[in-house]
Amino acid sequence: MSLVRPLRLLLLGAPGSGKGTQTSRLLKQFPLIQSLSSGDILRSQIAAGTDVGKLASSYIKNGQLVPDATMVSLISNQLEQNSWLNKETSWLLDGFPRTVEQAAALNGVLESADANLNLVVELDVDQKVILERIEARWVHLPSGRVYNLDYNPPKVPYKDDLTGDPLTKREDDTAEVFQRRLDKYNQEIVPLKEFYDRRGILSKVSGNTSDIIYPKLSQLLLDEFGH
Ligand code: G5P
Ligand code: MG
Repeated sequence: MSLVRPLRLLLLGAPGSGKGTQTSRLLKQFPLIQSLSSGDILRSQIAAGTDVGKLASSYIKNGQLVPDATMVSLISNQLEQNSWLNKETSWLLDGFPRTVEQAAALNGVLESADANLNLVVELDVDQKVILERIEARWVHLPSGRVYNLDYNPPKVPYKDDLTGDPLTKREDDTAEVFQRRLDKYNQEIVPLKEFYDRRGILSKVSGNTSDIIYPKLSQLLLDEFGH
């Protein structure tokens, strides 16, 4: 089964809940979907040493959110460049919007292109199980590919499966910074969910592993957008 109408999806979920993991699985099953992760974009700006990267770095390493105005202009530019404002394109967002201010700004941009979000899914994972995952996470920064030494280890230890490049740790994946990220998430998520609930597009999938969540997520997409 495939999708028969354009999907414009936002994945919500706590740090480490598996947004990146679910995104890679969805892209495998539905190759026409394009994806954009705000965290990956920020990390590539940091690696490239841009002004946005320099500004973002201090917020990210302290577990704080990058200011709304910076995020809105960064992501709006990406949407335009990737022709996401064409309403036939299917895409998913991971990590943006994260505040009601960002959601309202995105809403304005998408509405004027008649290509607004048509599904928002919260990945609901018990926050007690997340910290261990983060401590065992290794990433390939240039591609955003994510590994976990226990759950989905790379084929060769500490090397990216596709390029063979060495894997690295994210600087915000320490226990202390992670707790701050989680606290910030718990503070922002309530009004953000209300914003989308009022628009009638909010769903939730629950489960304490990505293997439990993925089939539910995939079925939800097929039920609403497939045939
Ligand atoms: P990010 O990059 O958006 P977070 O904090 O939202 O970061 P994160 O940490 O990237 O989210 P995730 O994508 O939800 O988590 O999770 P993941 O990487 O797929 O999975 C986590 C780990 O668990 C991996 O190692 C994976 O292999 C493993 N795993 C997955 N499933 C399972 C399972 O079932 N079992 C086990 N054992 N392991 C599993 O944002 C980073 C920072 O950028 C800034 C902020 O400073 C933010 O803190 N930022 C923004 N600031 C303002 N506004 C925005 N919109 C911003 N976006 C980013
Ligand atoms: Mg991620």
